[in-house]
Amino acid sequence: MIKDTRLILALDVTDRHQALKISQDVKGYVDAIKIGYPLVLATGKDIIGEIAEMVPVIADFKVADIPNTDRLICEQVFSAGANALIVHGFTGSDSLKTCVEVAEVHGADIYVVTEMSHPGALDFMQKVAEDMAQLASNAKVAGVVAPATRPERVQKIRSIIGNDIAIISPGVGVQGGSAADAIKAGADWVIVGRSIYLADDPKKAAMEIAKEIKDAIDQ
Ligand code: O7E
Repeated sequence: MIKDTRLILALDVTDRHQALKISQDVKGYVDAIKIGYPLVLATGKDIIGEIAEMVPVIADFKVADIPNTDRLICEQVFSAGANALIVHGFTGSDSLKTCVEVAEVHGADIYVVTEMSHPGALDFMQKVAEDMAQLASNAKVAGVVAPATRPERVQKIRSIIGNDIAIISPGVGVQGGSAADAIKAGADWVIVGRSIYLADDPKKAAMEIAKEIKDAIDQ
């Protein structure tokens, strides 16, 4: 993923026309568009390739299965045109290794979830997040997902993975996180959904967040 605006749109809409319109509008202001179950289940997997023709696509299926099933899922996702795929880390090293191998064949990237941004992530995930970050780092994935709602955790996860792999960070806006704080804590990209796609003018909203990120970097 080319690091320019450092903003990723989470396009959790369920209408094909709206999805394509917003993708076209934000092109140039986001480095990638993350799409997942809401849009793909509503419209079909061809939407992955249609959006990827405009902006790189990160497929967010949070893959979490045995290696063979993971392989089958990865092949479908990359054949559909996704540039990257998000997987869970808790299934362990063999499942993750399989995803990385399939991604390599397709010239695509894998991102691994460590600790999620919602309050429920404290119930189970936070306890093993640092181990999952280490696992992801060992597997040489493109990056990990860490919570913008807890910048101190972004910082902690950065200290574990070093600078060789990236952090993409959701939870900005509606969930209460700040794009500037996440970037300052060590995130390479922030992921923003509702604050952009529910805005009256999604392009303007994306531009404003991209500016906030740039100002935080320039400080
Ligand atoms: O709250 P929003 O509307 O800005 O959307 C955030 C998006 O990031 C949404 O698609 C949600 O599913 C996703 N997300 C989180 O909000 N928290 C997480 O911890 C992880 C994700 C996610 O996308 O995981 C993979 C990056």
